[in-house]
Formats: sequence, structure tokens, C-alpha cells
Amino acid sequence: MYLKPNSPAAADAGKSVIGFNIINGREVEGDLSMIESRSAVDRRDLVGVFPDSGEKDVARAAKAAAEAFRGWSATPAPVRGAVIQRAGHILQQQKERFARIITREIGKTPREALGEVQEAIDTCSFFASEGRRLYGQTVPSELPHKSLATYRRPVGVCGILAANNFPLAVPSWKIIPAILCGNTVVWKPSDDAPTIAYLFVRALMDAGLPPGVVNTVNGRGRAGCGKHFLAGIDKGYYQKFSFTGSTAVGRMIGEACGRNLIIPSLELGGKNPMVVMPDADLDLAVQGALWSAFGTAGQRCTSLANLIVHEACAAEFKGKFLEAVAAMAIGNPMSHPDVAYGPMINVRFAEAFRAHWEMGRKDGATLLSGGGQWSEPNRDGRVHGVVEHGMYMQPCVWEGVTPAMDLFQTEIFGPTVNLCTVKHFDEALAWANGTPYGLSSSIYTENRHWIARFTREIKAGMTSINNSTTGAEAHMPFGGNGWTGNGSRESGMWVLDWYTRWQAVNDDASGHLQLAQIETDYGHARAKKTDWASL
Ligand code: UN1
Repeated sequence: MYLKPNSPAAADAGKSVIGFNIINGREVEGDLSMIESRSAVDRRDLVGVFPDSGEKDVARAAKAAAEAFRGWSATPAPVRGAVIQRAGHILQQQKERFARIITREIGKTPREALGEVQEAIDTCSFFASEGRRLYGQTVPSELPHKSLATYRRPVGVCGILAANNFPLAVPSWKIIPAILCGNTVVWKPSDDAPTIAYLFVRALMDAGLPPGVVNTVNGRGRAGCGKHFLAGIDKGYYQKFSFTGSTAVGRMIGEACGRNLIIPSLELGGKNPMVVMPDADLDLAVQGALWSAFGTAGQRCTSLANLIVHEACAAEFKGKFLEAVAAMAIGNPMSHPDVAYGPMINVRFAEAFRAHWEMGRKDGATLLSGGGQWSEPNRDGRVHGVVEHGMYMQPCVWEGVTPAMDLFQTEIFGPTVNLCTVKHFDEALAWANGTPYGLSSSIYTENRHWIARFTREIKAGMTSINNSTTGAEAHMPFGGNGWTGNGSRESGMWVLDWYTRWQAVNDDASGHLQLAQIETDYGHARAKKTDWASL
């Protein structure tokens, strides 16, 4: 049944909204009941209700995407790019409002939320112009009157599933290049941020995207819609699947894609190291570590986990770092936009974060800061605004952490960091490479030799010199190694290989059957026969 929605944009004015799936360009209800999207900032605040989609909704969305593929893939790439350009303009016009909705839904600070919208705008800018490139190659043939060329061809329907921590930027990394390349999409937005997802698709439609090119199915995760959405891989709904989330779910998706001969893009966990050497600008390193570890309350794939400090500067660094942690403003990002970080995004994240306190104790690490959740009775001067109605965690700093500990090896989404002390550069590098993950990394030093070695020998997809582990730019390849994924990369020109297949075309104008390899003479017939021995 089709219902006219109230205005979801009202979410930025604090109203509760009724949201819909968007299938074939229409706002539709789901087959099952509804899910509630509650604000991470204040869980009493109902941001919206959205469909909890079932098997039939997923089937409908996949059908719409499959039917839209023919027309959209035949639309010239520069025209597809122009749609994306207009979508970028709409995001630009709505930037502040979209950012407010991100803050309200998932509790990211306004500054970071604005950055997230900008990342989606940057993605639109990049791929708008890619519509006028999407280059193939012309290749010389070994036979006369024959032309060889390569074309990027779209793959088909893309299933898209991403995490709740970048509910606009990361889906845009997937959806924008997917549609620029001529694919169509079925997207299951995060149930923690359905409103921003809804508005993003509305922006695409306002920009002129034809019906069915991007479809959404909202709902719960593994227990509900997520299960049906993933079952679509075995049902043949998708020719491509792109996922950002946990390594465990990524493995499952990889297996399903493998048996269906689909190449997935998998951006999974991280346990990102930062090395601080004694010659570093320690104040700069403290700022970088603080932002990397506690920005977005540590709920980023690229968050800093293991802070590996050379023993020669360990005491001084620790002193400065703990001072900075103690001075950090934390709290309600809606009433106090300048806080360093806000709440945990959902109950599951909060529970996993609480469980890590016990993990650290079992490991025998020492807790230098944190270990609790802020509440009215325990709040101190650094806590701002009402924190009773969300899950606001104290910043955790562990000391004496070594690679043998679970704390060092296990990805923990939340505001926590491990202080580790090493004796020399080689040990720092070994520890930085000492987890199964390999997403992001950072080193603070001025020493050219260490910079060169770290850059070459670190097993991470992304490396920063004298900067934070986070903050990837929208036109650089994003992705990692090891348990971080399957080698896929997002963003920039690199992502094109994950949403297209190369087609090799040979065009023979000779008028007769020419056989490559068999008839090619390579000049043998004309070769002279010099008697080299006589010269
Ligand atoms: C993520 O954590 O899933 O580099 C993405 C960064 C952001 C994107 C992070 N631009 O931290």
C-alpha cells in the first residue's frame, strides 16, 4: 500500500517521522511491522519509524533493480554522471540539515557529521566527472585491419550493506560509483540510521535518478530483514555485493558470494596502530592519538587501538596524553556541539564495550582512565549536557598492553586505547603488524629512515605520517589487508574495478577470417639469414 509520508526532513527539527522503503521510485510500506529509530543522544527521542521488511520486500526491491538495469546501463555515462552531480548539489544545499539528522540518529558530533556529509559530496564530485572518463583502452592488434578495445561494463544489481557509524558517507562510497558505472542497487540501510538513508535516496531521486535504480529495504539486522537481504545472494538477486561491517559477517557474505561466483567488496574490522618515536613532536602526536582514539567515541573502523610508544619518550608522552584525556569534553552533542565525542550508537555496541573492561582485567592490563559509563551520580566537570538517556562512556586508557593480550588483538568499537611501550623501532613495527587486521596505521617521527621503513613494511591498506589513523580522503583508495577484507578498495578510481567488468572487443575490418597466433608471422618471413659465425 502506498502512503504519503510526513516530511522526514522534519527529523532535523526534532519531530518523529514515518519512513518508508523506496522501491521502484515509490515510497512503500514493508510487509511486516515497523522498527523504531531512536536517537543515540537520548533514547527517549523517537526519530522515526520505518518498515521492518520481510522476504517479499527484498524480492520486490531486487526485481525493481533488475528491471531498471537495462535502461540505466544503456544511459550514457556522462548523463549518469550529471545525475550524480545534481545529487551532490542537493547534498550541498541540505548539508546542515543532513548533518543534524546524523547527529540526532547516531550521536556523532555536529562537526563530524558535517564532515561526513562533505565526504558524500566529495564522492559525488569525483564520480560526476568520472562519467566523462570511465576510460577503456585501445590496444594494438597482432593482425592488420583489426582494432582491439576494452570497455568497462556494469555488473548488474548490487546488494549494499554498510555499518551505522558512517550512515551517509560509507553507503555513498558504494552507491555512487555503483550507479555511475551503470549498475542498479538494493540497499539495506542501518536500522540505527534509516532517516538519513531515506533522505539520501530522496536526494538521488530529486537529482533525476530513474525509478528502480536505487531501492531500499529497511529493517532489523540479522534477526530480520538483514537475514532475508543476505539470503538474496543465494537466490541470485545480486551480481555484486558490497559490505562494510564486522569480520564475522564479512566471512559469511564472502562464503555466500564465493559459491555464487560473485566478487564481493568487503571492508571489515581494524585494530589500527599508531607508533610514536622519541624524535616526534609529542604534542602533535598527543593530539593525533586523542582524535584517532576518541573521535566518534572510537566507533570507526579506522579508530586507533594500539598506541605503541618508544620507551625513551613513553613517560613524557603518557603524562601529556593522560592530561589531554582528562581535559576532553564529553557528552550530549545536541545540546553541546563542541564535545569531543558523544554516545555509543546502539545497545549492542555499548554491551560489547562494557564487556571489554572485563577482557582487560583478565589480560592483566592496567586501567589508567575510564572503566565506566557516565551517569548523573558519577559525572564530573568534563561531562556536558544530559547523559542519562544515552550510553555515554568514559574514555578508557589501558597500560601495559602487549600483543599476547586479547585487548591488543580484538577489535573494540568504543572510546578505548591501549598504551604499549617498546624498546626500539623494529619492535614497534613488529607490534604494529602484530594483529590479524590491516586497515589503517600511523607513525609520528621526523626520521626519514623510519618513515621509509614504516611505510614499506607496515601491513596496512592506509598509512599516515604524522597524522591520525582516521581521515581518509574521498578520492584515495580505502581498504585494508588480512582480516580487514578481501583486498577490495573503495573510493577514487580504484573502486571502478569493483563495480565493472572488463570487456575485450576485437573488430576485424580485413574482410576475411584472420586467426590470431596461428596466422601471425611476427616478421619471420622477411627475416634475413646472416651467417653470424662468419662475421
Ligand atoms: C569507517 O570507519 O568505516 O577515514 C570509515 C575515516 C573516514 C571514514 C571511516 N573518512 O576515518
